[in-house]
Amino acid sequence: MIMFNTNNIKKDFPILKRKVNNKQLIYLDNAATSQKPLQVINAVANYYKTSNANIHRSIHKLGEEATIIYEEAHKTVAKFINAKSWREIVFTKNTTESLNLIAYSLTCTFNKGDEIIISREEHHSNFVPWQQCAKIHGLKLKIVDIKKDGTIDLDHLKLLLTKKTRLVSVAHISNVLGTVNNIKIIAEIVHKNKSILCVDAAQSVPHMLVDVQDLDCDFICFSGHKMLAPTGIGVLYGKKNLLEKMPPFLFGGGMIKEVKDNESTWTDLPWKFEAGTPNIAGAVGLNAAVKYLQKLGMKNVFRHTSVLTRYALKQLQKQKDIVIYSKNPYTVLSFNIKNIHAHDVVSILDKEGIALRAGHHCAQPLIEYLNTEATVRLSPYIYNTKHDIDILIKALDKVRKVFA
Ligand code: C6P
Repeated sequence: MIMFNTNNIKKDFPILKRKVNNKQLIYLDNAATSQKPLQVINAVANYYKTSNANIHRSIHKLGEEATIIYEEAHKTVAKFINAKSWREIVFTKNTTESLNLIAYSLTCTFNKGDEIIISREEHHSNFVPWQQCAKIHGLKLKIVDIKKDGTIDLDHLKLLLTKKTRLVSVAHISNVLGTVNNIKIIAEIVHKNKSILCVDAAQSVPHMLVDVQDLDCDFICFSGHKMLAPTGIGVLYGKKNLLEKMPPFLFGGGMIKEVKDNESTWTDLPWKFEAGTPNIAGAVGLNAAVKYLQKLGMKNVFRHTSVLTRYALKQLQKQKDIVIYSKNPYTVLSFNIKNIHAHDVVSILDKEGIALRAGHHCAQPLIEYLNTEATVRLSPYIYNTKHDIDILIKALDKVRKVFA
């Protein structure tokens, strides 16, 4: 049962009124980035209209106001994911920067021969930083398999863990398959081995209730732009004791306590990891975005997107020429029409005003494992309806006609 009124939600998103190629826009590419509601657009515009100043530096009225708004965003996000303290919330540019921050900073503290485990279904952002840091520090990178249903193979994970495994970093939800990994169980397995668990939550935080204390993950990373906020603002959550021990990733203004000719000391969390002038307007937008989602209720959001994804799955399963890669999808679904390239499918759908993504979705090791070059991916969000899916399914006939 859908617990909110999609028609009312749509009214908050001006972009959804526009036409694309003379057709009403149907936006089903939310795993790439979501659209933004007026509440977020106005919050950012109002900040620039009334309170724009640098933070933590200027003690004039505008500077004080900007600092208060920026810090409020840390607190809103901390509450949203149930962090113990807002000091555990570091603002970054995006998930990619959050993961690079952890990779670069943490692996500096590892020893040659230590091991890191990632999975076969990771986005390049949770793959390449570990691969490259492993090269820099002489670490061993291991890759855990996924099962037929698209979830991480926990038996294989247990086999790969050794005394040398310092860290495991996995996706909460695959951006290609839309499968949800059981992070709570993975955390138990990883912690039993005394290793650290990092979770790429880029595709989960926008859609579901993520409680970091309940999941007991050590780090999670996500991007504002996939959850109604502007681009350029991301989050790194880390347990305080770990963040305190980690060296800074970027050096400069805003992150120091004291600077001498030959030595410097670092300021408190989270600012130790927020060097330079941050994306203040982005934080303002993220604050408004989280409040918007909280009003809807994350359980309702998850129910809505998973109902739509399941509906799309059912409709696609009825068609004989469709190959479906997602076996148990919740928020994202990947498929192909036999003998038609994914890019061709998406180009023709675009002519119908329907926006989907095609390609390797920045997950080449997974795409290779799926034995394909590219998939068509649909990813609904709070403003989509079953009607949108019906229009998409009908439009697939137009694709077939072009290639008949
Ligand atoms: N995936 C997609 O279309 P950034 O680009 O830093 O905001 O997010 C990176 C990222 C990391 N992990 C996962 C699971 C992701 O899905 C993404 C972003 C988009 O699938 C853009 S490639």
